Amino acid sequence: MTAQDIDPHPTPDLTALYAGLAAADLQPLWTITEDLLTPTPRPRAVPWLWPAATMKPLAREAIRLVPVERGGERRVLALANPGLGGRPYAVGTLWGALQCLGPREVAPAHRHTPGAVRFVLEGEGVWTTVDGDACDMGPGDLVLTPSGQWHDHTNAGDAEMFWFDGLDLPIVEALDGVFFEHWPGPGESQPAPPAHNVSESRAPAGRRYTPGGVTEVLSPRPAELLTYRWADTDAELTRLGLASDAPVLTVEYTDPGTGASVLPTLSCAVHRVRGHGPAVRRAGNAVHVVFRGRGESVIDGRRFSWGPGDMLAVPSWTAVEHVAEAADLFVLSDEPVLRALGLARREVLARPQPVVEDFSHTIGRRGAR
Ligand code: 1HN
Repeated sequence: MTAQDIDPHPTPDLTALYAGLAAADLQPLWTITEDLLTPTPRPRAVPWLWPAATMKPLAREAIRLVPVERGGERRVLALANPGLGGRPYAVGTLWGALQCLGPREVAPAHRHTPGAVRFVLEGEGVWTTVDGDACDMGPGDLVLTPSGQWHDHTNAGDAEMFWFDGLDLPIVEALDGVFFEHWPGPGESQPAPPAHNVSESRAPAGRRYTPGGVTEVLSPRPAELLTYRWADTDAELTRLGLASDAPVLTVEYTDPGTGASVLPTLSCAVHRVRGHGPAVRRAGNAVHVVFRGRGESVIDGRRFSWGPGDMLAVPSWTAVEHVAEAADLFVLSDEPVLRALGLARREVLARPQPVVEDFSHTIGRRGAR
């Protein structure tokens, strides 16, 4: 609505008022048409799926054609949600991507204020060095690079390596808090560390997983434990599964020193799906990455079918419902931020959702949209 719509026949004084406001870079609230206070969140990001069958051949071509040094020092394919107008974000507050390294490649060291997590999909013989500690990476492992810590990636093997990258970059960007530095040298990477996986033996003794999810607010200091092994995650889910008959089990990776989420901004969890899960919605965004198994999800009425390596955008307040016989999904979310600010909300819907749009056959083939 413009001032003209509200007052089709403005007095000269009123016309002068609106002109004065515009000239002073002021906007009267009564003329603002944008929905500022929506009854529930209206994320611009849409429910979406990026299939491994589409991403992996493109990643392999990128390994063949594009050196790792080019642009951002990383070979990363960013999930660009079609609702976000071309921005390279999976959902409004989260960066999600497929990162790949060819045999014997090294991604040089740098550090930045956005924090990152890596969840390994495929490959071996790779480590990420985080402030001098070489963290070995195998399938299903989670490796943290907390805000401000130097990190570089080394593939010492002969195979390609693929992992999911999750960053809080959109959050840090919204706060105008992005700082970035290249490694000053000597060399492109941090000096070869004398030992690997030091954080795992030096970490505090507290629990490393929390069934359901943590409730602690903000980790007050950077995580000391940098790597969570799939064998441990799997054992925790198996233990939980024996004690419950729920169709979806959840464990959240936990900072053993504080009992909080792994980063101040990012929560990492795994859903083990073994049936038809309830429809759940929460305030805040998430990305779900399929590690093992095949299944289907309905997100706000859109149905997607998925398999290993596929990645799903679950925007704020969309109802999400997973169905599988046996599948494990890695879940990245901005939950710690909402919890710290008193904004966390979660609702379990009484019924399964009606499927309004079926994407399960249109996405997943190369080029199909
Ligand atoms: C970054 O530093 C990495 O270190 C991956 O592997 C993805 C996306 C945006 C900005 C920095 C990495 C990134 C990134």
